[in-house]
Amino acid sequence: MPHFLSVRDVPDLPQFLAEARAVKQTPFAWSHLGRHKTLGLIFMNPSLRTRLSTQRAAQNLGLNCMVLNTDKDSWKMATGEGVVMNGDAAEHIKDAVAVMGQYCEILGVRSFPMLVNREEDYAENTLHDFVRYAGVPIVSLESATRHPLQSAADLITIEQYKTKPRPKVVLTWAPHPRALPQAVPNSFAEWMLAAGLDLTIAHPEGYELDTQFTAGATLTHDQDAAFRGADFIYAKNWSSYHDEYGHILSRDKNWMITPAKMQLTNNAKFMHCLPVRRNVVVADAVLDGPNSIIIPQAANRVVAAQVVLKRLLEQI
Ligand code: AN0
Ligand code: CP
Repeated sequence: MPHFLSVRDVPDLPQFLAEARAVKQTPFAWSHLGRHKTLGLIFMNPSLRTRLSTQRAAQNLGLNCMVLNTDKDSWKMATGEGVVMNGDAAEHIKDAVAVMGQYCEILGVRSFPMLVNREEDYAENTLHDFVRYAGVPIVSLESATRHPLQSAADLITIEQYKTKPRPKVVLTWAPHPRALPQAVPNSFAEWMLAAGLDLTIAHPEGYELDTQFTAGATLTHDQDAAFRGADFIYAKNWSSYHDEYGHILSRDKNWMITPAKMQLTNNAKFMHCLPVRRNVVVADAVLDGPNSIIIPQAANRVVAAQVVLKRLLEQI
């Protein structure tokens, strides 16, 4: 059963990027592939881009699409084996997912971490319950530890804008008032390194990510040093992974991305996955400046989703 859960599900990145270029040029060339087939998008957490871009990608492939926001619109689900369901959950995830699999040829699921217990989050129980019980291919729409559709779009965007074969890409932590998952930075690092790009990760002390994602990157606590010579700046907040899992350890405003910081770079393009808090994570002048590529980056979410869905449809 093919799934799309991480970069491991794309062993041929150069071919994936070639398909992305083809999809971009002729988006409707595969509109027969999804005929009489249905994609189900299950959101346990909010979304704008993932929801709309994946729906649009499905439409381009002639694939029907159904969306369910389980946090608002359906029954609360119990998880785990042998639970006595006398609380507020009306059904078990194994029954709900098996039913969804009857209605769809492909299922996507968004399941954020709780940021309370690291072992539980990194076990990816919800994602694995979908893989185990659906009986159809599963697409991660951002799980507890990864956001592969975002990272795929990020790689497509860097390939589109790079002016040298191996650009210097910098992932930098930036401040945020709420504790956010590590999924976007984990996944971004994993994809950049799999693609063989030169990746530097800058963050305050204590924000080290799991080395299973970052091994091979240059790690630093010096944001200015990281920015020197950078061709791409990718900003993202995340909460702590190692000590005090899921907590905010720093609110240092000096880590916000400003025009002065961008001046240190090699005229770098600026990227962010969005949603972004203006003048907290990044200054307006950077987001609205000539080197910001946040909107084409978001546009590439359709391309990434379409390549993934196209590949799954070709295999089922
Ligand atoms: C989420 C996160 O940081 O994982 C989703 C980003 C695509 N962001 C927020 O919750 C603000
Ligand atoms: N970047 C991203 O996944 O955005 P949404 O949370 O709006 O889907």
